Amino acid sequence: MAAAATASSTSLHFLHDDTSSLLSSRGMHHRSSSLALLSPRRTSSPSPLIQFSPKGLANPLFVTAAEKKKSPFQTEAVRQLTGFLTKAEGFRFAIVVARFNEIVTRPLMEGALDTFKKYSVKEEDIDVVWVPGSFEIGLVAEKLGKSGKYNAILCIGAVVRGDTTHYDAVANSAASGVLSAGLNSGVPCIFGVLTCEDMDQALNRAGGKAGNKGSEAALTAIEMASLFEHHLKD
Ligand code: INI
Repeated sequence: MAAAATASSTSLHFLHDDTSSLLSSRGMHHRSSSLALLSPRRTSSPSPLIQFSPKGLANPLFVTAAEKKKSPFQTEAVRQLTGFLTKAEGFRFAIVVARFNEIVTRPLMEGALDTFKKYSVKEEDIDVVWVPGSFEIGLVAEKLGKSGKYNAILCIGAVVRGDTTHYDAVANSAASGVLSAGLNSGVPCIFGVLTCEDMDQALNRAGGKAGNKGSEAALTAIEMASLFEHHLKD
């Protein structure tokens, strides 16, 4: 397995603004400092979670006292394990990307690479593997996962509905293929395969109006790699 990402009980959590809103839109409000969980000995007071919001925007990691009070579920003794979206230097990733609909999949891949770069993943720690279509992704992802070389496998494809039922077959196979790859290899395999009604919708999600789903998938890959590295190691 690749080298561990750096994490310590004094880690500085830095989130880019775009990441903050992304987390927020996913409902990923880190309500407890998971830093304390890194240590097998649990302390009564969690380590401070240092905040940095360059533009003073609402940071999803920041929970006000009023907000805390609102929840009837204040269960401080419950261990809550989470991956970190801090710098992911040292993690190794593979991106399996389908050549079919390359006009969509290439910008998705570039979005993913850009996000990995922002989070300090080194270029030499990323391998990109091209496959003919989304149908082929699962098999390759599983093989890469089982190689033991990667912390997570990011799967990228674009299935666009046509006139035939082929769409459903490819979309379902891609989804179950990626799922199986993760389950069979024990390595997080992230589903970055777009399933769209038409090409417009696909392009919008590949860096257009609806953002770049490849970038989002890369964040998921980092979080899952971190979760496994820090909390779910055999
Ligand atoms: N592959 C895709 O990635 N997207 C599609 O939209 C698509 N459609 O619609 O046909 C597609 N087909 C190819 C498929 O993934 C396999 O490569 C092919 O069936 C050979 O196994």
